[in-house]
Amino acid sequence: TPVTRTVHAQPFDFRFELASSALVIIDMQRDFIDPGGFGASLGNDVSLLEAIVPACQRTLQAWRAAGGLVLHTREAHRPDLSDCPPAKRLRGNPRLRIGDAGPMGRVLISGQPGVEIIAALAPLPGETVVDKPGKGMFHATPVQEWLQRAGIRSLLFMGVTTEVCVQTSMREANDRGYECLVLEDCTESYFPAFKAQALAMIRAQGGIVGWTAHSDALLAALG
Ligand code: TIU
Repeated sequence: TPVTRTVHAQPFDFRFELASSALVIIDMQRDFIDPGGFGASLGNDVSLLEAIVPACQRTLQAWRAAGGLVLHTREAHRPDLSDCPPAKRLRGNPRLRIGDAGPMGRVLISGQPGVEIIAALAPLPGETVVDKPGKGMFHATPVQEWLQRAGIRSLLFMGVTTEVCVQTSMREANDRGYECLVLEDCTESYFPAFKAQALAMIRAQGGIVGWTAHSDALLAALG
């Protein structure tokens, strides 16, 4: 019989079974975390994001050791930009837009160095990596079919940035019926106030979009 795990979370306990859960790691790619990438091109101080890497690494290791499924996403467009709406491209910094050549290759283009997941969280062979052209992980991706085929009902989120790609993916997942938990110390924003508010709005109103918890609580639940 499957073991039900209980994470002490907000606004109340989050229960899941390992066999029907996936750890979703959103966009922990060089473009957002290293200097010279897309995040920096938007005018952000990217050094803020690096602080979560040890907590993400510890959580990923514990999840893998427990035998849980892992899904990595990357924000990335096709080289011909056919999946990049002009409105998205035009909103960047005029000196370095999506598709332009930067210090880590063409900005936010699949296969370029900037799109690589940082070494500390590198996917293992057999783990799924999805390139997504939107902020949310369902738009124009095979993620929904992948989750259905794997029999997934619960999603545990880490990654960046909290109020952009993590929150959008979580809201989309919540609408599709998945039970969603975000790990508070494994997500970060370029704007600390936005992170705090995004977490607060996710768990408000009785968990309107899902749950939040510290990774210590997940590790305790994994035993
Ligand atoms: N700019 C920003 O905060 N985030 C993004 O553009 N993408 C993700 O969050 N991955």
